[in-house]
Amino acid sequence: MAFRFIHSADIHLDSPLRSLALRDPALADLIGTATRLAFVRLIDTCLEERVDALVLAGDLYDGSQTSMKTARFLADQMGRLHAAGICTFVIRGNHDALSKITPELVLPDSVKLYRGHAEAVPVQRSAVDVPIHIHGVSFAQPDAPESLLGKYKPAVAGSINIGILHTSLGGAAGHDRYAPCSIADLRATGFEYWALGHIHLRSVDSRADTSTIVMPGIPQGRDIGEAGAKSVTLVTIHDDRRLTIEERFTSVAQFERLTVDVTALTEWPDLIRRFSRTLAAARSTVKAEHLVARLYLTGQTPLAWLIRRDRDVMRTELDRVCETIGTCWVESVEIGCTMPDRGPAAPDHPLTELRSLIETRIIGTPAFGTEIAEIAEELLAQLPPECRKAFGDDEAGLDAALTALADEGIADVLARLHAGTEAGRT
Ligand SMILES: [Mn+2]
Repeated sequence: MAFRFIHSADIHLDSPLRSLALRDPALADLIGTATRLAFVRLIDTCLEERVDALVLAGDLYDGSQTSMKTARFLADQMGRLHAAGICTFVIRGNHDALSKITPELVLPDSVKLYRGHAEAVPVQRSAVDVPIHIHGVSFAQPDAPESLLGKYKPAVAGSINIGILHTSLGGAAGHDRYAPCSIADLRATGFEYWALGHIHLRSVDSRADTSTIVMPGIPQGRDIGEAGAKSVTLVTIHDDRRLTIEERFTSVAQFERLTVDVTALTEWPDLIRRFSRTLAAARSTVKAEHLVARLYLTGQTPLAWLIRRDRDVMRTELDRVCETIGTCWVESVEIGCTMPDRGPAAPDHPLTELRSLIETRIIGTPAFGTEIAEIAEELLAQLPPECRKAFGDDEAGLDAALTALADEGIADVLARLHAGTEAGRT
């Protein structure tokens, strides 16, 4: 009989909110519970597909703040699989290593949690079926600077070998280096399938006559940095030892960046209609239950000043548009649109002169640099720990973020001054 299993990783259950933009309590609530809802969906998928096993390649939890409630939830969900006769194979990831309660948690008998020594666990199958072994090892420390592949047992001859490994592979932006190894290293093991975890973006390396290597990605995005449809991987090992993979979508809320070209719009109601059309179109293509969009406004419009000055009014209008569409949210709006290249942009316009004064006499001076750095430091100290990377990961990132904020500030001040001289919205 064919052997079918769902492969997932990086569940990050009850991950704290990572975006400052989720100030809307209802949206914050949705994103706050989304990792759990997506995990329930993953379990539902296992049951609907009547798979033989679930394979989880690390980072079930989000770290040291994991509560007993989170662990209990996980055990309950695995209990649903246990009741259906579905086995679960789990290794721990770098985030799980930080959790203090996982070792104490009692899991159903059908859950195989690999410990610090490598094991090759045979899957219970009838004598006529192709034998299958599932290999795994959990590393106890949150840091693993060296490859863990050397710890694994060799491929069991005559068997289909599946390896579960938490690894940063050759390295990925935004992900800690953890148990690095290369695709070639993985292939050299002769295993038929490598069930990886750690990198939150899905990638598949599949060629004939060599290992199929899958990084399934996170099953539920947690902020705009994890945009797009998220899924788990359904693997089938056929009787002739052929292996096929399919994707099953799990996101409850899907983050998407939407560019809104506002070129040539001259009236405020036209702008709102443009928002409405863009969001409705995205809503109809996104399959997840909720769409969480970040809008990026681009193009040239005489409304650019108003958009900057009245962004609070625009937000209220956007919330109304979202309510009308339903299951649609705007988490933030980035304003990249500008005034047409005439009128106030003319060289002799007082605001053009003011902009050049701000740029030459203020921005870029050491005194301004010191002051803005002090403000940023004070603000960062007041933020919860998970938001402290809001201004980048290092000094260069901080400088770039502050420069961008200063540019935004100039545009905002000039917009208010300009709009103050106009008749206002029509
Ligand atoms: Mn990880």
